[in-house]
Amino acid sequence: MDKEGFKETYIRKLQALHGKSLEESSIHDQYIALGSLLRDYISPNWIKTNQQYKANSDKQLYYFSIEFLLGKLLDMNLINLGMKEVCQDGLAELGINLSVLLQQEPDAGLGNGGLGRLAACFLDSMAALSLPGHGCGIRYTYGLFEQKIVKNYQVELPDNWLKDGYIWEYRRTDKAVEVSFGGHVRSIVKADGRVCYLHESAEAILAVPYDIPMIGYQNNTVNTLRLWSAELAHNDCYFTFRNRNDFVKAIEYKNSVERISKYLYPDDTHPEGRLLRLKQEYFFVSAGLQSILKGFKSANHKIQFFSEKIGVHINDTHPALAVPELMRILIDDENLGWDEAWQITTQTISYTNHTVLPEALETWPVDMFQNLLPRIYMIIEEINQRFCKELWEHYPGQWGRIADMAVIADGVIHMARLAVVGSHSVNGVAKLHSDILQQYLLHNYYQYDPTKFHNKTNGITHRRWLLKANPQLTDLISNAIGTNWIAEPKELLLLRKYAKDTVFKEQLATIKLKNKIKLVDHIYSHYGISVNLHSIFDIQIKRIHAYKRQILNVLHIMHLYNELKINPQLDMVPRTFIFAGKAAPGYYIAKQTVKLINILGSVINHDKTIQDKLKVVFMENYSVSLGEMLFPAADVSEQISTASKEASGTGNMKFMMNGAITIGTLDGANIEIEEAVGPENIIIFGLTAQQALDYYKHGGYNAWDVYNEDMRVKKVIEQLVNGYLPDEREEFRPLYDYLLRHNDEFFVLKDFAAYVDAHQRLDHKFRQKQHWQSMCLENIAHSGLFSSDKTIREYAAETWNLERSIIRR
Ligand code: NBG
Repeated sequence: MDKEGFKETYIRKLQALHGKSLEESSIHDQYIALGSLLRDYISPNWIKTNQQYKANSDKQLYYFSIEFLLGKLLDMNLINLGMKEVCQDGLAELGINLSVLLQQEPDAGLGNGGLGRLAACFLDSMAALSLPGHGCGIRYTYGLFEQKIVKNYQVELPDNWLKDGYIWEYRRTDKAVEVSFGGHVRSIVKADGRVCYLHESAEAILAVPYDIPMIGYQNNTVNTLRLWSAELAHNDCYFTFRNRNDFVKAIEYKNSVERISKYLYPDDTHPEGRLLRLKQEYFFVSAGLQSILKGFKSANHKIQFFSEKIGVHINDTHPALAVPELMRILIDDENLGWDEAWQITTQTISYTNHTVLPEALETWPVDMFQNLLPRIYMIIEEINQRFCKELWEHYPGQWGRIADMAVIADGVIHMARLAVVGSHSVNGVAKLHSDILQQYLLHNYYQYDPTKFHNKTNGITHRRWLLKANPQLTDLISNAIGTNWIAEPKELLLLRKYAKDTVFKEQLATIKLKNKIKLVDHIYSHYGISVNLHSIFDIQIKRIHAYKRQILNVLHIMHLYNELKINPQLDMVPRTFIFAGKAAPGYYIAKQTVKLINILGSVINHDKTIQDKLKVVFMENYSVSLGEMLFPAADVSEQISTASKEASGTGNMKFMMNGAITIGTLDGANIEIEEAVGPENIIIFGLTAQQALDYYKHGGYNAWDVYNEDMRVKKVIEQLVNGYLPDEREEFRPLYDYLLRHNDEFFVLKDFAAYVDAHQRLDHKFRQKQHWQSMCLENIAHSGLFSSDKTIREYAAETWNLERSIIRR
């Protein structure tokens, strides 16, 4: 489409949609018209992609995830379609500013953090690589809450992201399926002597899919993200109540059905064990698998070949019910025997673990589960029995080991165990994490079948996190090394030939400065805080969690501030510490941390005596879109989790790709970042994972020892409770207790000295401008290693056996 063609189509679209002229139209009208124009443009390729997959019988991969953190799609789609320039220029000639329209789109915040964003990056990469891979999840009416800071506290408001509709979704009523809950199971013996199971008196809920096109980068591929919404089924009790004029009951019932897809759980590490969560998990897994089966059968494939044509990947354990649900379908609906069904199921399903935090490993009480999903429970029981029998033959007499590996034990169903037993491949998300899975968390399974276990280090899509988020850096890179790196991000390594080129590095620095200016303006207009543009922008953005140790960052800031108060002339490069991140509403310590950051900010930012050397900014409502502004503006990336706890991290990769220097522990993918850039281009501190694990083995360390020995620690810890902070005394007593009395589970005090020292090294390096710029360049150059394209290529080749299917125009 050329510019003139675009303008003409656009005006026609706008008029037809809204019955208004361009002059009469609102910004929202203009945005809807642009979205709608793109929908028209995308449709033929979407149809073609699906037709080709079907005609070629290409194997399809379905990525099941309870979260997809998409962010905004309009700008990304324009880039992927290669239409951005035409569109921007065409609109400008019509007097419309594209960037204003882009702001109209809500962030699809259908996720909590890394896990959901990873799923979104993977969909982007699958489409870009012409791989037949699709997403399956839930269309939550409300995304993760909107965070506001009121009087320093986090307040949670509903994220009503769908209130003005969503231009990218296509409701597919014709593809709806029913999902059954409750009821009971009756077994009958058929004429041929086989036992079959009837699920009776169950409550059927309608699952309606909304499809979102996932557009490949300038390659004609359009894959599908299918999100399921819960609705009333036809002829269900809602109508019975209504017919009896019992409107209250009818409405109550309707709400109970719709609730299933209404809210995203705000807690990403601590499932509350609530029935609704379990309902959600079964709901989307069952709907997803049923619709996959329908598609498979409509292509006239024999069920025996299912796993050759279909792969189902489960993103963490939330979709682990895919294992028994696929068994149910194959046995009850397709009449296969157990062994054959099991063979197909395990060959179809693969599983990624995303955490070793014990509180995040899902379990469901048997009673509750059995009532809600009686047939599925029977199947899990049989999986468990057969698996334990197998183990018994392998490890006769080793009861302890067998109990540790059983899917059902101590009255609960262990979802991670179900996922491991029911899939052909299990992986962690960074080398260290995969090792920890193999040596600790899943050690018994690893010993039993080591061939199942793999590592797949996470990645991020450079199309969003560089092309979209940092267009100026993108241009600079392309001018220097050509554009081939966009298809092959590892070619970013070619940038290294500029390592000694001062002009190039100066250009890099100028772009960083421009991105910092944008952020400074944003901070000033939103929070009234004026930030020193030439200070080090030191950023920690992620969910607030004890193991991520925002508190370590805070204690260090308090320490710096103490130093400055003693000596306002202190020789330090001015610093701006920026935080963003949501705390789960019921996570007390996390919410206290948010409050502490904000209070500290209000003290420090108003203190004239320290001459602008220190600023602390907490930015509200962290989201993909906010991240797109922050990563490009960062000088320093804080990745300071307790070693062994952060499975991978992906924010670390986004910072690196945008030329920020990591200060971090040897945890998750930080280790691989260090391997890539070399120890001189990253600042590492603190306990290693092995040291942390050894401490854990022996009951931790004594936080009081550090407190008593390090006066800096003593001072900042006391400042939490001695009235030093301008708030009611005792406000931060729980944090104080948490660190000292509960003996600092995450080694905050233990790592404090090393962290202070690391920051001094950082300060020192930043002063050597040339050196610092070289470090930035090295980080960008090696970031191609962390492109999700690489990760997805590995999954496709080693786990999914998935081949490219190039869509021609
Ligand atoms: C998170 C880990 C991160 C990791 C992402 C994506 C969960 C359960 N886990 O370290 O904490 O980067 O998953 O793999 O959200």
